[in-house]
Amino acid sequence: MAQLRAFESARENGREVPEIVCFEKQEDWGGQWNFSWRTGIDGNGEPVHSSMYRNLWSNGPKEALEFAEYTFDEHFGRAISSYPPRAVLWDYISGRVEHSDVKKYVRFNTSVRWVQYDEETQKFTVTVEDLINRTTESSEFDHVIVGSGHFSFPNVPEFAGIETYPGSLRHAHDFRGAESFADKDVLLIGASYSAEDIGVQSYKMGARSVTLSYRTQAMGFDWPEGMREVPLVERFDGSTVHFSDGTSGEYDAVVLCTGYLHHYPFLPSDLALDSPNCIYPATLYRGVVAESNDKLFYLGAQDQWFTFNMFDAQAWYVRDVILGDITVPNQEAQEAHMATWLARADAITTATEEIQFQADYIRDLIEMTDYPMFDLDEVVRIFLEWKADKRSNILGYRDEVYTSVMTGTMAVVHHTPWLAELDDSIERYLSEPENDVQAVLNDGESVLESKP
Ligand code: NA7
Repeated sequence: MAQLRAFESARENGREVPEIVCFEKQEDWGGQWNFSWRTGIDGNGEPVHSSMYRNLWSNGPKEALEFAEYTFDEHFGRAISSYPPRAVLWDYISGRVEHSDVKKYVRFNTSVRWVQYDEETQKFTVTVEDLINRTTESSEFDHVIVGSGHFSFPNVPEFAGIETYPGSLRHAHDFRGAESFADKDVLLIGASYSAEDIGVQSYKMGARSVTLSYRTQAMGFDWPEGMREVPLVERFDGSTVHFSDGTSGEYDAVVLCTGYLHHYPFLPSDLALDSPNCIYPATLYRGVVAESNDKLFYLGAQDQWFTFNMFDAQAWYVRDVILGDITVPNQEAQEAHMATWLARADAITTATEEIQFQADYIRDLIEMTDYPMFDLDEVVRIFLEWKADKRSNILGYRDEVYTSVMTGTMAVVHHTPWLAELDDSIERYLSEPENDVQAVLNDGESVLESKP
């Protein structure tokens, strides 16, 4: 979506842009934010892409991901809170591209089956399958941009005895909501964002206990009563799980929050990015150009602090490479450039350094294009405030508010604290329940009725 918007922006500025086709496996856009109730295989028989769950709210402030050229104020027409639920974020990202009229470039329900590069013609042959009509076709392209993300293919480790576990067992990719965890003892394996967020969501939905098992380091938040961290799972024995410190527990449900793998089944191995989830994949010049082929690009292949605005910075850069405004240097110069950034990435020891690194990376890209520069240092400061807010209250940090670096607008405190809000719909979010009155019907039933 960022790439489509980037080209459209050039077109609006009078540039001639190349013919663009965007293949999308799902029936709508939004990628990760396009929620589906399905797990495993989707309605077209393809692996379900999104790892989104029903009640997810942003776990970082919206002020850190805001587009520089389409603000939350512009989209919603008023200030909103800093941690919107997924439907609100989806509305924002899809609203921007709806306004740009770029949907016509997208072929939905179309899965890319294979991409082949021909050294002689210097073109890619892209073979796709129309999942509705079940027809395959191939066409040639000068450039290919991979925007399929890397949080869709789950990393699913094996644990001794796990096959004997009789309870509910899934990877976070297949987690759709914690309602069924009410009054249950829940074990989450992993110590990163998925474990943290599914953990607090389980608590919110009334889990009896939430146990988080870490491999390397505990997250160390000031967990509420009923939540605790334990070291790594050693083995399963029926519903009993033994941990490496010799303790054990009985669990009704287990979620493997063990991350994701880069996986590009439509690319041959010489073109497919092979990287761990990290801040600077080693084979991408400027974080986007494939070292093996400078006509192939990846968007969002990094682990992410900044998200939407980083994708924009990347898309604007890729656009200008394709339009010929930016020249990708020869292999040697690319390698020298990547080596400098990689050395800095390798020396990172703290999250703060990693956030600063990503801010500098984005600045480097924006300086080369006409994407509006924004106060990246202030966004770094917002991230640090966010981290401190989480440290002081892991259940309440989503009630905090920050100021937009794009518009100067201070977010408003949401009408209902995150922990108490059980309706995650956009209608409820944008309503103004502070004006509601409690009306009691004659039969004693209680309803909420809006004041005129
Ligand atoms: P992440 O952030 O990649 O984290 C994966 C977690 O899973 C991390 O704590 C890993 O432990 C843990 N892990 C991985 N393999 C194992 C095994 N075999 N046993 C135990 N624990 C394991 O993925 P998330 O899904 O949390 O977040 C996805 C992205 O969302 C994230 O990158 C952000 O961009 C937002 P480790 O710490 O490596 O020992």
